[in-house]
Amino acid sequence: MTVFVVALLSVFTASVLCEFKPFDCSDLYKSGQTASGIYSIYPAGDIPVWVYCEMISGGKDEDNGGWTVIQRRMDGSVNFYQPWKEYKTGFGTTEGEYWLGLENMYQLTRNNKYMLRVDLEDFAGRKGFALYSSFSVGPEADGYKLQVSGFKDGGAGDSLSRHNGFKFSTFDKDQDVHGNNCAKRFLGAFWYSKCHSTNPNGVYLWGEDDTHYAIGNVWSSWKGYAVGMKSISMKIKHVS
Ligand SMILES: [Ca+2]
Repeated sequence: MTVFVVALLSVFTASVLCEFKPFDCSDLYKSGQTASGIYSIYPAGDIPVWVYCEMISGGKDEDNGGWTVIQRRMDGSVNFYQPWKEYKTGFGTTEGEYWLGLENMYQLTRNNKYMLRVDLEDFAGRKGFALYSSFSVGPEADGYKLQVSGFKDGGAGDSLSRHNGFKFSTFDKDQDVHGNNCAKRFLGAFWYSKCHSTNPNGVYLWGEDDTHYAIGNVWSSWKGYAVGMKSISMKIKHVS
């Protein structure tokens, strides 16, 4: 009898484990995964998406784990000057630099409330961040429009709120409100307006370079337009 119950329990446990399709890193964190690393999530049904989860745990609620990394630069190893189809579906390497993809961001945030954290580090090792209590990406039919609000300073100032409400643009799909093409002018891809106060997907500049105004992966409210970040990463977390 005991053997039978144990067998039944293990079948049950196995089937539960197989059925577990985490929607995002918050789901994984709540299920007991507390180590940062690469996981598969399921933001749109049965298709797994590989993603880096930051599971760092701190005291305050916004510092607790379960962050789904949607964008990450750290060593200049990946070319971020990519066309629309790459920004739509995602590119790069999950263990290093990558862009999760606008469609995945839309699927994650379409029916759920998310906060956003942007972590920054310069080449002198100084760190700062910016927190936004609300973040979502609209559908492709509406240009994957950015919604971001509720800024809270982590020492880097606010360079993103001015991008709220703008469509996403790449060099081959100009949806910005500038007469020219912001993606071509500033060698990146972003929710450009006229054009930007931050350019996270711009050129990896390896620090300060006054000769290349605003083309780097800059965060202007912290270091101006001539200082490229050593690392910049954008991550979102489900707000319950
Ligand atoms: Ca334009």
